[in-house]
Amino acid sequence: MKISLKIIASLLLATSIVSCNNSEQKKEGNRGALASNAAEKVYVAPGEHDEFYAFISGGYSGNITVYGLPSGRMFKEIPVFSQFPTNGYGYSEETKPMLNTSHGFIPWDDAHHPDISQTSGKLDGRWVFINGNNTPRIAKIDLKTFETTEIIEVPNSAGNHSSSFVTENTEYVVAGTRFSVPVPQQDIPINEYKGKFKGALSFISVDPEDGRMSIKFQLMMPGFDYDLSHPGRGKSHGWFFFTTYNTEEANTLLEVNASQNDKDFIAAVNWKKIEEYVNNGGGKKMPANYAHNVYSDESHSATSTMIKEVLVVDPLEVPGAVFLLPTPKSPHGCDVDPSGEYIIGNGKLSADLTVHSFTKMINAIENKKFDGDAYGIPILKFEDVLAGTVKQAGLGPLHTEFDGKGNGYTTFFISSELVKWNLETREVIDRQPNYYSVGHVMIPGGNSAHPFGKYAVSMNKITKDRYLPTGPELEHSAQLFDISGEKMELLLDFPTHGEPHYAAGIPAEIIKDRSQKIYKLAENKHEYATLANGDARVERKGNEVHVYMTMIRSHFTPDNIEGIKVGDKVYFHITNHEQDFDVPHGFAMIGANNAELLIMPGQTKTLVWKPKQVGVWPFYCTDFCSALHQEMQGYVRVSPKASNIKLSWSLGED
Ligand code: RUQ
Ligand code: CUA
Repeated sequence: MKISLKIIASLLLATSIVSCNNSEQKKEGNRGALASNAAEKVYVAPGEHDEFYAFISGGYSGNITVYGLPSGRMFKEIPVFSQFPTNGYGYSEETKPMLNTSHGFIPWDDAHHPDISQTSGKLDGRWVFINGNNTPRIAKIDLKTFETTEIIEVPNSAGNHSSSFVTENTEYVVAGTRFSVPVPQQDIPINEYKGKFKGALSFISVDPEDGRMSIKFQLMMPGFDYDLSHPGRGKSHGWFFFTTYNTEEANTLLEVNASQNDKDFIAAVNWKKIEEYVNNGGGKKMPANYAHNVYSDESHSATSTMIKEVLVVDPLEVPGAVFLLPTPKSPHGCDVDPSGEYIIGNGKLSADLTVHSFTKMINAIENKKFDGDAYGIPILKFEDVLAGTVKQAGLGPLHTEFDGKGNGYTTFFISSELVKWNLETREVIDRQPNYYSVGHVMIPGGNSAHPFGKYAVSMNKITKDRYLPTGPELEHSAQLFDISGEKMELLLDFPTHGEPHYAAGIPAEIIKDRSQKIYKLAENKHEYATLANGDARVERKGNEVHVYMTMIRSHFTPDNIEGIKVGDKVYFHITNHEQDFDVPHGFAMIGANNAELLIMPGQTKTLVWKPKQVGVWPFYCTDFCSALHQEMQGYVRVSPKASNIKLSWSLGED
């Protein structure tokens, strides 16, 4: 193993010393002429717009945050897998079904890798997909509304990490299991792992019209850990590549036991071949139980359906569809260049970066040059598929992106740097330090045939001294590089929310004009919508009370309600009658055990309140909507359970 002295030296230094050095450099840099040049490049004047959107995963926040590039300004947090009290997602009756799973209601997940839909290998800006890692799910965000509109659970899976990457026409969004598990789940000793546990790679089809997701098939692979994946494109369209580790199939002390093999594999899956097999009736239906949750912009409501079976494919039944490419050493990222020729295995424990050739892989397959098999799946020879290696590029490679100009950009966690290298010559062109310990890097369109190679954003795991301290817990830090020249130039640091893993960037012009401004009231099909003020009312059904309420600057109708009793379950179904851009109203009820609602113009949302105490209790609008926002309030009179106060409400006519 050849490692340059420089790298060894930087490894030997404690992180704190490294960070001191780095701060010194930073202060120097800040004063120079270069810094003012950098400032100009990220300056977006007040009122002007950024050139790119960046959808950055929140990791353990469970959500996505939306930033502008090059400014690094945060525009929105889009709730996906986590309840979000800010707008009531996962608290309102309409959105609770979005978080339903086979394990019941789950208010959180670990969201890793967003990917934007594509047509013919180009970003089309229709949807962003993102995986839930912990309770395996894939979510879809509609880029008209920037809201999560669909979540599908992935059965037979655990730690849904090699996901959610899309094929070049968004035929599929892929979900590969990180942890192999018994399939179907069963009560067996853990040390029977080897041979008994399976790794499911799920291909989820996306309807080209409405984007509806459904699991087309699951490929039942050997019990490895499937870490990351990327689609083939161009000449390799029709294939999907997955990195594996723990091909040792250890079930304990993986830190040691899963690092025994000199090489693990990249699994190459010809999904077109399997699709054909499945379309001709291949595969086996097996019983399953997983949630499919869909949100409708018309009814402003989500439904959750439990699906009871899934189609499973044994790779041995489709000869010629799955091959294993030996790849050193516990590879993490699995990245495919814009031409589709190079498949890069980022071997975490290897000093060199492995670049496989798709053309060589096809040749080796055609010539049947195999080097044994794993559970019947042919293993190709390393030398036969290798295009070459990037030598001594750094330590701890994790992920690679591309600029569309023939270069790869690889992150190195241990040596904490971003390294630019040439795809053909595999020579290192430039390296820039990351502050500190970079995970992913994102170039807008980086997972497509047409990247926009102007900026790269590295997402770092350690923040330390980059910002004013905020106690022991710090937000993570991203760094923006100008990559338009030969050398990369650091332009900006900005804090990010949660723990960003991957991100997906897109030129703003592809989506900004389609961004929806309001929901049309006339098209509101919510079953409890109140479209005319005169229809505002309160109805009792046993101990359930339904309040049909409207809101417009600056009042609620009704604003006084009497005849509610302790023990009732009160549903406030509130319709926002505004039809202007950016006039939401909020709704908060004292003692409610959930959150507020933030209701967009033309939208209906429902909050449940269970009054527990006798009295007269106020509610109010939480969003400063007009000069008379403070007047936007009302009261509910709550009487004892046995009282016979009649239900009544004010319509505000007098
Ligand atoms: S994985 S670094 Cu999901 Cu690399 Cu985050
Ligand atoms: Cu409506 Cu404040």
